[in-house]
Amino acid sequence: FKSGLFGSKRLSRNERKEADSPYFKSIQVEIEERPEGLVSPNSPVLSAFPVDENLGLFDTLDYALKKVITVSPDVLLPANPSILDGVDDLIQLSYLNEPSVLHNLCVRFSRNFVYTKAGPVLIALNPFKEVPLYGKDLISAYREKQMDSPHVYAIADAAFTGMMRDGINQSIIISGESGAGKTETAKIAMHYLAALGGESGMEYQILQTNSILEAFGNAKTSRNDNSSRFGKLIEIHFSSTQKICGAKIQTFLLEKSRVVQRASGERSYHIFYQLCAGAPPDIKDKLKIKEVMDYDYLKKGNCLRIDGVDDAKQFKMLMKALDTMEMAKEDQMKVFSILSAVLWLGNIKFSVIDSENHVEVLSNEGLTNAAKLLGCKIKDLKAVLSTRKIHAGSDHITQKLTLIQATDGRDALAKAMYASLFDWLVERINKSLKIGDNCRSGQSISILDIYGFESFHKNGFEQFCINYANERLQQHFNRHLFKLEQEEYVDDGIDWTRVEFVDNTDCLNLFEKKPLGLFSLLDEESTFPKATDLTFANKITEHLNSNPCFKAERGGTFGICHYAGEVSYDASGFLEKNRDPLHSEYINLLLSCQNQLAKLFASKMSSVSQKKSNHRTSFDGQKHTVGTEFKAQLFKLMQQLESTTPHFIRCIKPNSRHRAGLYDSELVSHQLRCCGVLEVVRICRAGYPTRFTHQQFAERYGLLFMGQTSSQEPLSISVAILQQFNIAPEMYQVGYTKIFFRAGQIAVLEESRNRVIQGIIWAQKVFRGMQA
Ligand code: AOV
Ligand code: MG
Repeated sequence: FKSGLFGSKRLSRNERKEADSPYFKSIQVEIEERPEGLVSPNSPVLSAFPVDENLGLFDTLDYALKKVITVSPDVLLPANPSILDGVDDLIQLSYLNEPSVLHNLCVRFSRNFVYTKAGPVLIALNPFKEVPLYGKDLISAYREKQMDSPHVYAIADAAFTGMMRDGINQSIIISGESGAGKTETAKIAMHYLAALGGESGMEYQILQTNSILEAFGNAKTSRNDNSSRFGKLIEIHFSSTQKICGAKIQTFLLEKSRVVQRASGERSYHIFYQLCAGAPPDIKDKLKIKEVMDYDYLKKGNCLRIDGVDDAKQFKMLMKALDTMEMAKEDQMKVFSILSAVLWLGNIKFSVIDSENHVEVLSNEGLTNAAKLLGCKIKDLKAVLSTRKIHAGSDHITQKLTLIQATDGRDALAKAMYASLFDWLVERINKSLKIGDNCRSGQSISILDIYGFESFHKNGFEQFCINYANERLQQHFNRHLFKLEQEEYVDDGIDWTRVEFVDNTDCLNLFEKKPLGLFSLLDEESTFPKATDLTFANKITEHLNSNPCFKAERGGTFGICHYAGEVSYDASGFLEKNRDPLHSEYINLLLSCQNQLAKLFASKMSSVSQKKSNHRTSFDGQKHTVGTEFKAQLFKLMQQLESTTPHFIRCIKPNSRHRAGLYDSELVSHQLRCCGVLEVVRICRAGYPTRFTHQQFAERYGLLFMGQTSSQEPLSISVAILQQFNIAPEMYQVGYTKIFFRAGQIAVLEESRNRVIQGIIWAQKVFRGMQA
């Protein structure tokens, strides 16, 4: 067992002596070598007993074994005095080691303080229960600065204040594993901003978008009952009077395969179950909606209900949300008719008619209802689902499809319709939240909530994309908190010992490099008609084996070492999902339908598919595959975020059982390590958060200076001021262009400056009085 980021520490003679004091009884231990690999590194020491004058042995409780074990002091790390138990900001800990951080978070968690600062980063532990931390009164308290303990509200407030003060757009970037609480946190931040900038009623609409997008884009997975299966950036715009004046939602790659298949114990998108359970009888009748168990697509995964969730009630809330978005009842019916059509498509069955597995469509309820809802002839739907026209010279030959081809085609149609519906809804919502003329100030706060890092028993193309997105986000985090900060110190020539952090550039290169990266190789393989998922797996093994983040495995699987842990991917389905084909005959069928939404979707699909088939590589050299488009979308997102001032929230899952009050140290420490929380704290403590250029500093504080300087250069004046105020040398550093201060130092100077200015104002008044 390799101990945490800090390694384990050998105690000095003095520290050992200290070990005899009662104070040491609350020490945290870290075991370097676990006997039989079973010792928890995070348990408090229960008692200490001397062996000789320098050495003591320590009893500690092993949580895993639930028994007391004795360890030597070599493996111990010093604990913080109990007066520091549960501090607000990890920066305040005297001893900054992993067990102490874990202990501190645990103490706070047990007191229902789920938020803690790690320097500039907010750590949010998922309470898995209602906690009394939200609501109008608390929002006002944060707004009026009566409260300043760590909170999402405080982060949202900092973003708002920053936007107003600096005129720079802000972003709140929320990350964490699946089920860690990102979506809930995003909503809490939105509530705060809505309360702050609400006036027009638009803030209420903005909040209601959550219900709609969650119904259509969230589903139960084995990690989270309400798991986001898409990424989302919402940009909230403010007018010059600080009121919300519009919003724009951008979404990223919806997991559409879920509509037709999923792992056991998981559900399809919430909306299907809500519709079946909650639609009023007249709608059910008109749109041929039956019970959940009547649909093949919903029966897959063997999970129809979520404990504690009333789908019918959720449907009522959804209808209300759609009303709030001013979506006409007529349009709502159109949406439901597409959903119903998708479900009935799944019930269409084929019968094999010859030895080559060719099929015919069975005439059943699925077929008639799907045709009816789409508004096409049964015969046309049948033909499209079971045959394909092939051009041979000037002749058309009709070829029968095999069972696999026909089923894949039907599923592709269902997926495409659902994904189009989702995009259409987002567009429709954006129309309602239209950024108005009063938004001319162009100021905005964006909130990013994507699908969290996932590692299941079996991981496919979906996890591949989701985890790649999380790598990108991690890079953004690293850039801002480690790279940029430290580069500034080094560039300005100040004395600085680099804080090391886990850089994930290697992993990103593995995905992105051209021509030998995962996405490029996947695209290349996707263009070969004869290629299979296995040839793809072999190809990447051949080319990428030297990348330290790649792990070759056998049998069409491969491993990737992500920042958050190693994941083994099963390549099956990769090529098909990356190509995401939808034959033009399906599109033509939809174009001929009476259902207006189906028609609209088809016209959009047809322009995309033309791009795909006419020139697999378009003019900009961009391949139109799912992987490459997702990559491009994320690049654009990162660019967008780069132009904002970021505020980071790290959501942490305290246990994998979704249980309230359960704190699994091992799991928490893994997440803290992955996201580099300890390093952030170390940088902040060792770093110099306040900085001025020499010029700025001389201008601002020059009036405090009373002596003579050898030159009028800003630097000489600045240095003279620092000396005059006896600022301790370890509290600042003078760089080539800037002066850097440790946290809190500038307060002394500001106070003096204020006094001097007050004095000047007073003197002026007296002077004027004398003149009068
Ligand atoms: P996620 O967004 O991070 O997962 P969610 O925000 O959906 O996770 O949170 C999962 C569940 O945890 C919620 O449904 C709540 O039951 C509970 N929860 C989270 N935050 C809070 C809170 N502040 N107070 C009370 N309960 C909370 V994923 O979208 O799966 O990556 O893909
Ligand atoms: Mg989520």
